[in-house]
Amino acid sequence: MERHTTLGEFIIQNQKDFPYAKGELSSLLSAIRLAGKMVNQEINKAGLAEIRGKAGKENVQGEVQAKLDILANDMFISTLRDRGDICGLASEELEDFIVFNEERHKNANYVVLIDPLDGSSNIDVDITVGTIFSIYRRISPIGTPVTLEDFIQPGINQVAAGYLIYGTSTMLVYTTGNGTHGFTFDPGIGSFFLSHPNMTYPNSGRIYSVNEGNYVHFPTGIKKFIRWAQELNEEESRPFTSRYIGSLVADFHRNMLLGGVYLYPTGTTSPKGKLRLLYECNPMAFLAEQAGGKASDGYGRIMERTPSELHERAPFYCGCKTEVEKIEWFLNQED
Ligand code: P6P
Repeated sequence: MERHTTLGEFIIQNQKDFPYAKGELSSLLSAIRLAGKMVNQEINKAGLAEIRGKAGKENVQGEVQAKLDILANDMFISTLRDRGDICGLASEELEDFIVFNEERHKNANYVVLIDPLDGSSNIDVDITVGTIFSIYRRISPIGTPVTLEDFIQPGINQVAAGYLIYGTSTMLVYTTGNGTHGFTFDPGIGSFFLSHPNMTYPNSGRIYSVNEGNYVHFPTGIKKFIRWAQELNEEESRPFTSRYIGSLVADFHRNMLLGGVYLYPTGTTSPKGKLRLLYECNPMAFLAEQAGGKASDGYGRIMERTPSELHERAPFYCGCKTEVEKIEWFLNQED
């Protein structure tokens, strides 16, 4: 009986893509896999266990933390710390990065940035949420404590990126720069199996995903794009369909499969945009580009932006090339 490749087998089969790696990246990806299974377990029983609702604290973003935000954050930190493959970690939920400097981390080459539970405001209403991760090779000398510079690297330096999506099924989607590949979790066996090899955007899509409640705050170019998407034009398959879940991983995943574009523009309430460049925009941008899509800040390739701080925000337009370029065109017209 034909069976799908497991995530573990796939990682090992593709380890050759990293001639210098001594299996660290493979081990790191398997640690993320383990933590994802643990978070998935907690999410699936959230309604029963007393882990729904607010934790009564705020994160560095000033957002009220859900109990599951903290639980997911702790699970990824402890799992990644135990493995000894990384020398530091930064999280949406923590103001500063964490230095891993026990003996087993001494020669670790990698740092991880993570949004442990993206879209967590949707948990209590049973809507899909996700975990987003981004992996870099450190740039400071091995054997020394990681520094901020190891984390605030441009997205083009990522060695791997991915997300877990906790939806009708749980999937892990990742890239190491050799395509974007999706693995579906089989809870009966406890393994992820390759279900979506080489995920690829259609050249053009008909879905746009934006919080239109913020329309009045949008730049003129974005208002023009939305109006354009809503016009009747059978030749260009317009009007588009509006689909917005309020969970980046869910909107991104659907748009990559069906064809569409996600927008989180600047606005008067979020002058730099809402999404965080380092652990939301850049990892999703890496996946999108590897799937033949495009990811922009409205004026250029978002992965080429040089970050200046850990939690900086950026406007984010990501999806099918045709529609991202249309957004850039509208934004670059004179007002
Ligand atoms: P809004 C979740 O907080 C998130 O970071 C993304 O997952 C999501 O796409 C966006 O913010 C939703 O933001 O302002 O539309 O509620």
